[in-house]
Amino acid sequence: MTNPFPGIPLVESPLFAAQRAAMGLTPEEERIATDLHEKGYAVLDFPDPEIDARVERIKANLAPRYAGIDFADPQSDKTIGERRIQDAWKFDDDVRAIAANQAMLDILGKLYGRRAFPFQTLNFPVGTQQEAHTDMVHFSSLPERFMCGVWLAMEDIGADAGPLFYLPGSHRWPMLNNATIGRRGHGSTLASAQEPFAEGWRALREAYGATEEQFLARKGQALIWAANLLHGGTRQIDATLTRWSQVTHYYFDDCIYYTPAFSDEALGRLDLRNLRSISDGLPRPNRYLGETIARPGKPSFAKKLARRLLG
Ligand SMILES: O=C(O)CCC(=O)C(=O)O
Ligand SMILES: [Fe+2]
Repeated sequence: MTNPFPGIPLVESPLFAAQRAAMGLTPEEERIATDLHEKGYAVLDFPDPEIDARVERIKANLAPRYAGIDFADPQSDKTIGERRIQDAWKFDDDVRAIAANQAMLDILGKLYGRRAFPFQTLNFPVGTQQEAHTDMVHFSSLPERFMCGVWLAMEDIGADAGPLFYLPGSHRWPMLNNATIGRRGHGSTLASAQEPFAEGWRALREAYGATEEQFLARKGQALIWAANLLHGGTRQIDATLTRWSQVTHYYFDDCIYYTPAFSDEALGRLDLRNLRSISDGLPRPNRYLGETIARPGKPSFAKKLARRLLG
């Protein structure tokens, strides 16, 4: 059966049930695909036999870099000070190995129907205590939804440690962008890209009434979330606990990659990303149906000059 929707990730497609058999999935991958399709997330054991040793090396390497947290004192408040390191893969080979794990890339490639590549890592020693949000306002693609997050538990995480939470099924709710909330985004400045959408997400939660679930993870378990799944960090009830985790964000080949919070799609004003893949270090230019896009919506230098000269 040919796929009439190559611009929709296989796992998010309305034809998923019919396409599933042709996706070349093992029984375990089929379970993951079905969970992701139906609930917007899937839990799996991180596919790396070295994961425990890697995680311990990462903690030892990163701990001194979170200024203000005294990890040696079990009674100290761990939630003060620096709480996240972005792109530690640049200096930590284990963070990089997790982000670029080939088995994970293979699974994601099968699920989405395009080759996956990791482009950003975040390492947290404690809970993020973030309100429910989708990653889509930060990272979207054209065609849309070719983006996902993989969250890895770097220790056992209980209910008091501010576990990750999510709203099962919310990946099927309307996607919020500037057009839907009636805001102009291009050229705007924001302390947080999520802030303008918070009210909308709260309204959707109320309207759909979905129940929040927590990921009480074992060390070495991972959770894949779909681009439009609402998720966040619960309040960290016990501030003396750590909640070590790594998030890797992935995009897929042959898309335009941009930040919706700072874009007005209808006007062609896209806040494009200039990405490199963490796995091979090579650029992933913005592409649309096989064509490399320089800067859609951005006037060329010649045009700008002409405009200035002609008033
Ligand atoms: O770890 C968490 O609490 C949430 C992290 C998150 O939302 C993200 O990295 O996209
Ligand atoms: Fe997120």
